[in-house]
Amino acid sequence: METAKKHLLAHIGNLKIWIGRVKMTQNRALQQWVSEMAQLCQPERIVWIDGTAEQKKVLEEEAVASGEMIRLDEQKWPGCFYHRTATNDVARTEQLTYICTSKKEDAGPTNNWMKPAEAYRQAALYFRGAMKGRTMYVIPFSMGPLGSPFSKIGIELTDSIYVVLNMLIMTRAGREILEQLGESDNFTRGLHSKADLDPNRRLILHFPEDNTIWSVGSGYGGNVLLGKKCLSLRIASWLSRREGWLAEHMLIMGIEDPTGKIDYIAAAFPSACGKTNLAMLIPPEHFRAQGYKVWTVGDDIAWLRIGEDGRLWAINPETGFFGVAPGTNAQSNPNALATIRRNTIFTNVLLTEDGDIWWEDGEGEPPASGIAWDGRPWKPGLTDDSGRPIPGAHPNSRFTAPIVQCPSVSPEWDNPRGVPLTAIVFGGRRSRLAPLVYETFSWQHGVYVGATMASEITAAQYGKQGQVRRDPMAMLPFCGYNMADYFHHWLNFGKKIEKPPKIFHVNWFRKNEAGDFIWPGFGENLRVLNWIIRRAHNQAGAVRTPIGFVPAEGELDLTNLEISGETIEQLFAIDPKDWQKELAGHSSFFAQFGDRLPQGIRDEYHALKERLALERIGTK
Ligand code: OXD
Ligand code: MN
Repeated sequence: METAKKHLLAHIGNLKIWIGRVKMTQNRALQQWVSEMAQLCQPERIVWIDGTAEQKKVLEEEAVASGEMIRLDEQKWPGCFYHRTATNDVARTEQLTYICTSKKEDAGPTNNWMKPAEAYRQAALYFRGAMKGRTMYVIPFSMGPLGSPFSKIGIELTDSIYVVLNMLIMTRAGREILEQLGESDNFTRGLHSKADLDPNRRLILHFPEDNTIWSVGSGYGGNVLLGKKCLSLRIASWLSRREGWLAEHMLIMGIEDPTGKIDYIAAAFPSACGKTNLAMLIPPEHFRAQGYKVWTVGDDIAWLRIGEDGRLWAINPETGFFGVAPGTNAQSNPNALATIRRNTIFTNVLLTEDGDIWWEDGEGEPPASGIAWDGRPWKPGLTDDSGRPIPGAHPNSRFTAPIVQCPSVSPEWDNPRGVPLTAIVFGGRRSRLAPLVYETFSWQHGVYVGATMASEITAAQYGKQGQVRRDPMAMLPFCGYNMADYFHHWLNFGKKIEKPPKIFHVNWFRKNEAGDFIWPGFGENLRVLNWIIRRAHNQAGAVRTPIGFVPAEGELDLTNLEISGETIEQLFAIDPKDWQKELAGHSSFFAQFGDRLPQGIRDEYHALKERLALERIGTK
């Protein structure tokens, strides 16, 4: 009875919103597009998202009443909700993600491609009538601070309240976006429907030439929060090439030294390499005592533009974190734990009967029993037929939390001008090859290092464990156009920056012969960032090697860190044999781009080959 009453109230609230907000915009292009999409999807009603707390509350109640979300224990998790996706829909589906350009070459060899007309035709079959009996929500949102020269406006149409509530955390959404948009038709058109969540009728389509995204058949964040990977990386990378800026899969953080000077860095790592942890790093005691502080600007996406002062400036276009829960604990990321204590949506973690949650490698003992991410009863020690432990939380379970709740949030995170970059850092998970840190010789060499970035596949990813996956600038799944043209754009862009940031490469994941990690990582990574910043300001010594500059002896601050001289040597070892193999890997990766591969990349390949050959002669 109580539930039915709530449901009814929510419905009435909804109706009021629908009636009240229908005239939220006079924008003809927008109205016409919404009406065309509504004709295709046939929703029962249309609700415009105005960004008010009042409307959000109604939507939360409705989601709880329908079972789409579960309210967590209000004492332990104030303002928090739980959501479970379909068990076949727990991660981004790269194989169903397409770049739909008129010419196949414009999507390039690393993207799935479909002709736009064919893609629209096929997806329309799935969208047709998909919202019958459902509400279509119209979400006006801005990626980036409203009115900033960096920012882009998008409109997402969706039949999922979960999507709406996530977008309200991850983007600036609501009425003011429409005011900013005015009569303009310059906005990304995003259409999403869960449809029947059938993986055989699932498509994530990008039409960069039309500034349009169509996503159907999925309810998983990375596929359906269209402001994130779809707009801010795939579509934005296309726009940024046309408009002369960069859209990157990078965290942004500030490092404040004891004099109060803050240096900002942007860093790109493939998924599952700890971007969120690095962005929220807590300095080791030795640095904290001196007054070092870390400021979080963003953990996933950076948009970069050249400022009037000739420096490179960056914004985080998002307003929240969509982070992986398992592995988030007091050692790996205490700031994340503090961020997600309230107003957070948890997806696919373990739920207990009393509204508490838990995940593997998190905090505290597992509960005596609970309901696993897939809705099945769970208890510690549960194993499958082959004796493997069954996790309570899905390895890709997530939290969606507002950035403003992060204890280390930078006061500049929302600055429409962005923050100026001192350094760009690339990195990957390499158990042998890459040293802890090295500085590239030039912008062009830095682009080469970014273009040859690679990571070993971990248990949480598909593919053979230990296999190396090339992931240029961590953009392989996110570059919305031919990656060879993307390298070209990076090379050209660098020529226009009067005071370019220096480019570095890091590897936190080096292992010894026994297979143990030899660098402690987490907060201790600040020691490496500290060298990077001092180096960028010509305040730290370095030694030239064939692959770049590494810290000279005594230049990496290792105070109070128990680490042997032998381990340090291992961390910086550059094995010519391994690098010869690596070079062959570069060459076969680049072969797919044929003539489109820019000369600057070819030149750097030959230069590296020569330096390694000289080194071999030297070591004989
Ligand atoms: C992410 C990813 O979800 O990079 O951020 O996969
Ligand atoms: Mn990411």
